[in-house]
Amino acid sequence: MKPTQVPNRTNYASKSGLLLYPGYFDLRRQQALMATLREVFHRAPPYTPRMPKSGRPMSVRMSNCGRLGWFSDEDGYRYEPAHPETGRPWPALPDALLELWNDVADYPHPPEACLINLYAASAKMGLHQDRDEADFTAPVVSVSLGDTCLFRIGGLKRGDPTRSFRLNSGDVLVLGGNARLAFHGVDRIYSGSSTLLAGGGRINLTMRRVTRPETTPEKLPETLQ
Ligand SMILES: O=C(O)CCC(=O)C(=O)O
Repeated sequence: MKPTQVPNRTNYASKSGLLLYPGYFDLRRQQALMATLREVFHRAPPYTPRMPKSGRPMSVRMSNCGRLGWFSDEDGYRYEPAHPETGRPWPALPDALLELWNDVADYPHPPEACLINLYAASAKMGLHQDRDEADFTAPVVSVSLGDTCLFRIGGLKRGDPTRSFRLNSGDVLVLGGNARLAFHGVDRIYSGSSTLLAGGGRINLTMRRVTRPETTPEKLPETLQ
């Protein structure tokens, strides 16, 4: 599938690295993904993360799959190998998500984490950068399921101009290149816009490479041998 370059009205260069694949997952594949996620939730139940320092609860509930999971509490943002409440390792990354990464990430190493955000009708996510990972040459690959949201993205500084567009169920968004460290967030959920989730709401999956991959050392120039 060919991506759509999101129309560019901010301070990015035109090759922003922000790619939208509208309807990447059709309804049947969205339903299959939801069946897989129900198994993930059975083993790694969604929990309410807390803000660093203040410990204030976030409005979005979270879970993870993959070798590492993103986590936040009074001690800050970080990746953890186990669920904070059960102490069990996160469930493996489903094949459908690994296949998606191979298709769109343009990065030669597998993702290590998939953060699962669960949005009720009133939930939001404030503008932030994803920067708890070691290798920013790896993109963040995001899947939207369920109710449509209003997604907002700006530049590399918090105060940069922003633009907003809707993400619908089945859409895939890739934040790579210049957009990898762009501030972004979710301003609202359009409640009732999808029937995919039995109780309504939205689920977002974001796959990330967390650690820097081992690289084969390059051959030294002859003068240094
Ligand atoms: O829900 C979304 O579309 C965005 C999620 C997000 O920004 C994040 O997990 O860092």
